[in-house]
Amino acid sequence: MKLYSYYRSSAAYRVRIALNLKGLPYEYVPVNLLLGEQKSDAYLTHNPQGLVPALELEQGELLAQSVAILEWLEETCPPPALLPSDPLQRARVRSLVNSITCDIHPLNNISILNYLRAELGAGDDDIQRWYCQWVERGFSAIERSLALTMGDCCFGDQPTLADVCLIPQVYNAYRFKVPMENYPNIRQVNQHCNSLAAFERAAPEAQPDA
Ligand SMILES: N[C@@H](CCC(=O)N[C@@H](CS)C(=O)NCC(=O)O)C(=O)O
Repeated sequence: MKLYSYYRSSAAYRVRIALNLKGLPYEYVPVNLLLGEQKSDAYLTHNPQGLVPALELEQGELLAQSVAILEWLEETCPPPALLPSDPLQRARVRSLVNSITCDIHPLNNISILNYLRAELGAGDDDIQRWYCQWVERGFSAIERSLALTMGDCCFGDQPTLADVCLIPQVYNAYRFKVPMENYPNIRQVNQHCNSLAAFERAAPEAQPDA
């Protein structure tokens, strides 16, 4: 498989973690977001939205949208399972996944921040307030729910799709200097997951385009 990725893309980071957890080898194809390569005609044939990640399967089929890719990997690829077998627990893991991928990440994506700056006249302080606001709302809720479900990871001691999505979001929060003191549960899960080889190898700094 080929993963079209950018080292600092948290959506691509999710897929890198899942591929590593499942022990699936892949070719890393860097797409330089700063140079706008994601909007080139060549790349739009891989992902018409002009976003990373895109996953090219062995037979040449292309998949876009990180959560769809994660679900596909879960349905078709080898263990470890990244969703629990119990339907109620699966729904809870997906709920945490959605709180990150639907309610935090899209509001703080670089294209949104660029729009606020260029089209609506937001300055650096406005952008920082905007960014922190959505992370804090999301992380406060996740912090409370982890108190009921966490072990070493978000749900018990084994990584699930919740960890696969949370850890890149925490990376972004540190990068954008969001205060993290109020989230001890999140910090604990983050520290544990980052000690696992699959997460370490997926980290932005470990990518060839870093
Ligand atoms: N919902 C999408 C989000 C993908 C996304 O927003 N990717 C960002 C990087 S994290 C991107 O490619 N941005 C480039 C741009 O907006 O031009 C997914 O989960 O795959």
